[in-house]
Amino acid sequence: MKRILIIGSTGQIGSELTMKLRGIYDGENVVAGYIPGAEPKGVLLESGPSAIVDITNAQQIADVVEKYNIDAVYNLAALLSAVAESKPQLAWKIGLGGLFNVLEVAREKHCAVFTPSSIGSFGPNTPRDKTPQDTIQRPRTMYGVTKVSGELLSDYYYVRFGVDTRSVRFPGLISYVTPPGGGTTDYAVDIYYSAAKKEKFICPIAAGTFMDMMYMPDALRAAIEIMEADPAKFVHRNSFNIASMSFDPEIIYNSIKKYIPEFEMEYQVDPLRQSIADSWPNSLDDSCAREEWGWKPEYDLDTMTKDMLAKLEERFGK
Ligand code: AKB
Repeated sequence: MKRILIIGSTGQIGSELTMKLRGIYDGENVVAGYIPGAEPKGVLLESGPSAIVDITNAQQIADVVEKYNIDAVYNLAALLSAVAESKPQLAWKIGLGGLFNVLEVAREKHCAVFTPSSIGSFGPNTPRDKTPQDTIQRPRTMYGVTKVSGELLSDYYYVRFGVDTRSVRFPGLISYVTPPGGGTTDYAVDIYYSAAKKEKFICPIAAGTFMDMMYMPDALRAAIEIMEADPAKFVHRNSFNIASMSFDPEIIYNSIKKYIPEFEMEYQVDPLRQSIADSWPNSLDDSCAREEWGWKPEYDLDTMTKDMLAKLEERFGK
């Protein structure tokens, strides 16, 4: 990888991944793709080139890939699970139509492609605990349908056309930089913001609902390491289970209370998000990622809580 295009560079993952890749490959080699209305600002704008890249516009992707001589695309455009349920047609257009455009450009211009999948690619009849790498994937959400279809389409482009497609199934991602929008796991970010602002947290997910989660630095490392990995040991490509921690709202609440004993939480369950969470696994088995490209998380719940609270308290004041 020498010249990289990030599609969705101003989103939750993109804003941090773009900066991390610029630190590795130099600013001018990493192009921040964005859509009008979500322009890069500050250091993201100043540290390298940016270009309008609407994933639903194949010609626009091709023009930017050509102009900057791109050899790897990080395709981060997607509607997250809860918002995708309110706009399923748009979710398909971006998730699958957009991916098709990216893969076609990659086929013609010989680019590698990273497209994240998700724990949302599993469904209610998937084994729930230590979900295996290869198992039943019959999701009941549009988000999940686009993720499974995207895994299949990416594998197809590898087998049929030799496009170097790679992917991981991200858990809920937790970060203090750019908030997520419209996901089912967002509560695990929002809870830290409430704690740091000394506000009571209203939890939309019921006690006892376990989901896999990950701290953003581990997720960014996973996205970069899989793209740099020697594919000789790959048995899988699209997409690898990765995992670092699994918890329910009570566990994360108690982890925060260790540092902020007066922190309060109340439940007001959101039926849509709860039904999505109930259809997802409790925890994933990531042994294939560990064996095939050396995946290993660095953060656990406690080290993440400590870092999140320190960073957010710095921002909001203790
Ligand atoms: C969501 O909640 O929709 C995402 C995901 C787990 O893919 N964070």
